[in-house]
Amino acid sequence: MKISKIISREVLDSRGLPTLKTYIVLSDGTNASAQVPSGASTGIHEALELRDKEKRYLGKGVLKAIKNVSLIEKALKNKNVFDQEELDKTMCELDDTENKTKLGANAILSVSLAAARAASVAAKMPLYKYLRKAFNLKEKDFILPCPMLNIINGGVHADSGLNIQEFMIVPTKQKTFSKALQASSEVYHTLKNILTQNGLATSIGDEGGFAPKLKTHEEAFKLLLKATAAAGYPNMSFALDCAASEFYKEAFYFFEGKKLSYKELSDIYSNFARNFPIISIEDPFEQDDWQAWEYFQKQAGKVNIVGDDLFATNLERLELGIERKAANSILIKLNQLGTLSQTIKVVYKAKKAGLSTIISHRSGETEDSFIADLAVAVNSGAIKAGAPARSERLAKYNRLLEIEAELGPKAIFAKDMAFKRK
Ligand code: 2PG
Ligand code: MG
Repeated sequence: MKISKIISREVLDSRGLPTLKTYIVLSDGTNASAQVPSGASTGIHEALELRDKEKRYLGKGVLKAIKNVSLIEKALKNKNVFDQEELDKTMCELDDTENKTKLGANAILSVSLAAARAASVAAKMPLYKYLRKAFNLKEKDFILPCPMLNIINGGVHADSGLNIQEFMIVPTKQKTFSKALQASSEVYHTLKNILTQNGLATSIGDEGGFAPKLKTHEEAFKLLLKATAAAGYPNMSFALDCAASEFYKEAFYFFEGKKLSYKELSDIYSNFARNFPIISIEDPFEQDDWQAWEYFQKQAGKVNIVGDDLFATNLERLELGIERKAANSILIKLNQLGTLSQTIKVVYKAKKAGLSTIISHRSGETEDSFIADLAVAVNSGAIKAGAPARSERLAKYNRLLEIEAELGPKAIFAKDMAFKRK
């Protein structure tokens, strides 16, 4: 089936900032679209998100990227939409830079995702099944990922005063994905009541989690403990995204008003993990502070240590991380890299090396639910998509509910699959 048309438009994301919505029309008239997300705590090793840097939308317009989609259209017109790898390769060659600085990773990704979606529609297959076919994935079971729901927001996503960016609940003990989501929603609403009772704000951050003004991180954990217990889920696990590059400066970490070495910060994290049911810690250190990562990986024992800014979904950085034993898990973000084919390669490189994989949203999101299908296609075991609130977050969880219903008894819930450490 051939590509006959590619059109891209500027739409607004969950922060009200411009992003691309790209439509692909096929020779049989099939029409499908995809939208790309955008980060706030972006790592320095990510592929380039092309912004106009002009007056409109405070420099954040994406009209240049949209113009580049017309260049891509010329290169992809009449190509077979079922050959995703060829489409992605053609775009990478057209760009011909390491970090997609010529066309913009946002322009390229919007086409890459729209092509896969159009192909799945033309093939009359649900997207998660089509992706397995398109990339010849050998997965047999259909594993519904364990959600990681960020219900207290800090760092650059909120003005709560907390250094740690995300306090997540992880419902590993439930039998099904839908039960896990229900438990998470109940905890979220119970937390809201607890915040109100304690005179704390229930305003929310970028990912739908609450952003109460708290003095210490310990207070946040205690609130989570209270909420999980009061909601009737006392054995729910927690996960953190420290996004530590945001509080790192010249070899030190500025945490809770103190200037700390990586060893001192490691001790604080280890303490947190001893006192609270934390099973996963993302970006505990700065993205190039390799010695800190190596040190903590040795100390932290059973905790899942996730590289987000560290790896930036980049194959070379992942290879280096595997060699240096810097982390045992990788966060996968499509827009850190820019094409679906390259992202799938990174996922399988990580899996082969024994790292767990977490498919992730960005803090600036849209109603596009592509990552839900991707998580099931590759059996990632975990997905991070924000709080169980706000439609751009729920679009992913609701799509997983739909997939679960469609699969019926074939749907297996991942539980703690992604977090198990020997
Ligand atoms: C992260 C993400 C998503 P951002 O750091 O993991 O939660 O945030 O998209 O702002 O980089
Ligand atoms: Mg992160």
